[in-house]
Amino acid sequence: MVVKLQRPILVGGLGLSFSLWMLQSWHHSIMQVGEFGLLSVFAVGGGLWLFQQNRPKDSLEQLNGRLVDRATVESAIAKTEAVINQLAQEAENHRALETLREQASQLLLELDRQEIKVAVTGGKSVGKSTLIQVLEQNFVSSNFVSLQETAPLFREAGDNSDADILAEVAKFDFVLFLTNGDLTDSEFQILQQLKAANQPQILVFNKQDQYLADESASVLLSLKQRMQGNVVATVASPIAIKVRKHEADGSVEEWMEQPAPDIQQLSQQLSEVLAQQGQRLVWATTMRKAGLLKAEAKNWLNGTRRDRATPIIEQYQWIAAAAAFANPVPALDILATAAINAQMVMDLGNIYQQKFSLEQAQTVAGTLGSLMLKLGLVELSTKAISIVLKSNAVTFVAGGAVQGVSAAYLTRVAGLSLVEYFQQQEIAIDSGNGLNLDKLRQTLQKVFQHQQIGFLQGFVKQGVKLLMPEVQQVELVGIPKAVS
Ligand SMILES: Nc1nc2c(ncn2[C@@H]2O[C@H](COP(=O)(O)OP(=O)(O)O)[C@@H](O)[C@H]2O)c(=O)[nH]1
Ligand SMILES: [Mg+2]
Repeated sequence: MVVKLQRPILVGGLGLSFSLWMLQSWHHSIMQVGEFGLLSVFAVGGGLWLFQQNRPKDSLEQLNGRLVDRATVESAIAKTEAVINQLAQEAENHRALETLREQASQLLLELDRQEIKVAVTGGKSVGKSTLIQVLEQNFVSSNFVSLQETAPLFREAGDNSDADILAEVAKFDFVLFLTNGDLTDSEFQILQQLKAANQPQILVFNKQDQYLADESASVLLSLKQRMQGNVVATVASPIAIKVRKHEADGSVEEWMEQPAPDIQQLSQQLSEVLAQQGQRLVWATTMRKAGLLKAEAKNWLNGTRRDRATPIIEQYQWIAAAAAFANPVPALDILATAAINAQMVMDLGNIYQQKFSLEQAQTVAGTLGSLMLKLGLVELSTKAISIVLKSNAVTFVAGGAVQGVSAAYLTRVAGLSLVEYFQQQEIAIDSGNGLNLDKLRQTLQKVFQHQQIGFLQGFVKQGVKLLMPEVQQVELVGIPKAVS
C-alpha cells in the first residue's frame, strides 16, 4: 500500500502535548463547541508554545579570541570536502555540486591570502565612510589591508537585515564596529554575536569631538567596562572651529579651521593586531568559511536524503495502520513497539549511511518504542486521535480505527525522529549503530512537539479513508455533527 501525503510537517508548530493538556482541562466546553472550538484551543496552545520557544537563550557562548592553527583549518576543509563528495556520490548530478566544489577549492587558496580584509560596520551615519577615507590616507598604504563598509545596521525596513549584514561580515578577518556614544541594546547584541562567532573586533567610539572632554572620557570608560577592553576613540571628521586673531593694529581676523582627524590610537592598535595576528586572522576566517560551506553541503545532502526517506516513512506508516486495524490490541506498549518496524529502521539507516544489522535495527525499534511509551507519546497520540476522530463527525468509528491511525502516526513520528537524529550525525565519521539514547529521546520529544494539530486532522481523515472507505464517504457528504 503506497500512499502519497503532503510533506512538510516539521514547520512551525504546536505543542501537541500541551494542546492536549488544555484540551483535557477544557474538555467539557470543547464537547459543546465542536470542531471550531477544538481548533482554536489548539491554536492557543500553539501560540503559547511558540512564545516559549522564542525566548532568548540564556547563555551566549563566549569564544572571542580563539585562535586556530593551519592544520586545524586544513582538516576542517577536508571535512567539508568529504561532505561534498558524499553528496556527489548520492546525487551525481546535483545542481549545487559545481559551486560547492568551486568554493571548496577557493578555501585552500584562502589559507595563503596575504591581504587582511577589514569590515567597517555600525549604524547609519556613525562615520563609516569617513573613517575609511581617513584610514586609507594614513594607514592602508603601509599595511597590506583592505577596508570595506557594510550596509548600515539597525535599519527597520531596508534591503539588508542585520542577519544578512552579519553573514557578510563573517567573511572578513577583522571588524571595526563604530558607535557614537554609549551602546544601545541593539548595538550591544550585535557585538555579542560577533564575539560568539569568534570574530575579532575593535569597538570604535567615533565623533568623540561631539562631547566635552570629561563626558567623552566617561563614555569611553563605560564602553571599556562593557566590552572588557578593545575600545578606542576617534575623530574621523572633526567639526571646524572658528579661529580669531587679534592683530597688533587692533583689527581682528577670523576664519574657520579644520582640525586634523584623530585616528592615532586606532591606527596603532590595528597595525599591532595585523602584525601579530594577521596570518591567524586569515586562518580563522577560512575556518568560518569552511564551516559555512560544510553546513551548506550537508543541507543539500540532507535534502536529497529526506526526499528518499519520506516515501519510505509513508509506506511503513500505512503498513502499521493496516496491521493494527486488522488486529487491534488495546495494550499501549504493543502499539508502541508494533508501530516501529525494524525494517524501516534499516531502510532509513541505509539512506543516512548508518548501517544496521537486522538485530541492531530491532533493538533500535524496540528502544524507540519504549521511549515513546515512557515519554507518554503513545497515550497522548491515541487520545488526540480519538478526539479528532469524534470531532470529525465520523458517526461510526469502527473498532481498531484508533489503533490503526495511532500506529500510523507513531510510525511517522518515529521515522521523522530517526531522520532528524541521523541528520545531526557527522558525515565523515559515520559508523552507525552507536545510538546516543539521550539525543534520540530529545529528538523524539522535539519532533513530537513540532507536530501540527492541523496535520493530525488531515492525517486522521486520510487514515479513516484508507481503513474504512465507507465511513469516509458518509463524512464527505457532510452529515450534521451529532457527536457528544
Ligand atoms: N563631528 C564629527 N562628525 C563626523 C565624524 N565622523 C564622521 N562625521 C560626520 O558624520 C556624517 C556621516 O558620516 P559618514 O561617514 O557618511 O557615515 P556612514 O553612514 O557611517 O558612512 C558626515 O557628515 C561626517 O562628516 C567625527 O568624528 N566627528
Ligand atoms: Mg557610508
